[in-house]
Amino acid sequence: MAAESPDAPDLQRARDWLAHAASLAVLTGAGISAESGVPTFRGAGGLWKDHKPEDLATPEAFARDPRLVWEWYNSRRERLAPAQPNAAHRALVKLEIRIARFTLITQNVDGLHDRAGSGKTLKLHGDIWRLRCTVCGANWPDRRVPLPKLPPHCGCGGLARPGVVWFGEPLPEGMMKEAEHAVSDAEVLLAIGTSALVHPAAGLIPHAKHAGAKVIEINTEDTPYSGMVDCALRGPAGEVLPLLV
Ligand code: BJW
Ligand code: ZN
Repeated sequence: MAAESPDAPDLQRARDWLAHAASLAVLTGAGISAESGVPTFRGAGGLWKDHKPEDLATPEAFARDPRLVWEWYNSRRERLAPAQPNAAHRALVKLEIRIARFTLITQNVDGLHDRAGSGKTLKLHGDIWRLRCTVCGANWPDRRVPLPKLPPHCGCGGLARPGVVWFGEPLPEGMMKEAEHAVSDAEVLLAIGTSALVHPAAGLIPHAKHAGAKVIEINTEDTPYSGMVDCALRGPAGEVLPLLV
């Protein structure tokens, strides 16, 4: 169920927790970039409405038809290139400056946290602006839009793939451990704009709760964890988050 704006007492509680937290972990998902014009995955207007994940976001799909997969990623890069960080991305930069032990964990591949000025970010699902060689394993940044030739290749001649994590693939080595550690250490976890359906990332929410953190969810809709979080703030991240900072 969608709602317009959070209750004032909920906002006040969340504001107090953040004002007094010595450590904060933040988990973001596609919803934080929605107000930058970036489509989410699930729901009305989401990327999966017209495309089946198994046709485009799996290693099997890439092995079957690398050009088709690359055309989809190329078109997403074209749409992302002019997108600007929004007030929610910027509010997280302010929190990072204010809170000594701060960890930003994102499922997003869009690079908008970097462009807003966030420091180190644990990019659990990789980065759409990086490519990786399927033969020699080299990986490199490439912001060219459009890519001059699809599918792109590595200097070694091997086929290159998007530097993202597809279904059935492991997350970047050690990153989930680092995220779990940050969440265990956090007095507050902010979960922003994620449907919390994709694992292992979604598991960070109950992980934080069991480790004793106050969990604040910011989302336009309910998620599977809305009933267990300490404070569920309904509304667009770009409007709600600046009210907390
Ligand atoms: C707003 C808003 C606004 C809108 N303001 N809010 C346990 C149980 C079941 C399955 C599994 C499990 N563990 C693992 C699995 C399998 C699988 C999985 O989770 N499947 C489930 C979907 C069933 N997971 C994996 O395969 C992962 N790998 C893995 O587990 O490896 C194990 C392994 C170990 C060793 C060897 C081999 C394997 C990998 C997952 C990779 C996910 N990849 C994608 C694509 C990335 C590349 C790309 O961009 O193309 O990542 S899928 C897609 O979903 C993308 C996202 O990061 C991810 C999460 O989506 P997110 O961010 O939550 O977006 P949405 O669209 O779902 O939600 C948006 C939310 O925003 C909504 O709630 C809106 O309401 C809200 N919103 N506007 C605030 N303005
Ligand atoms: Zn190579």
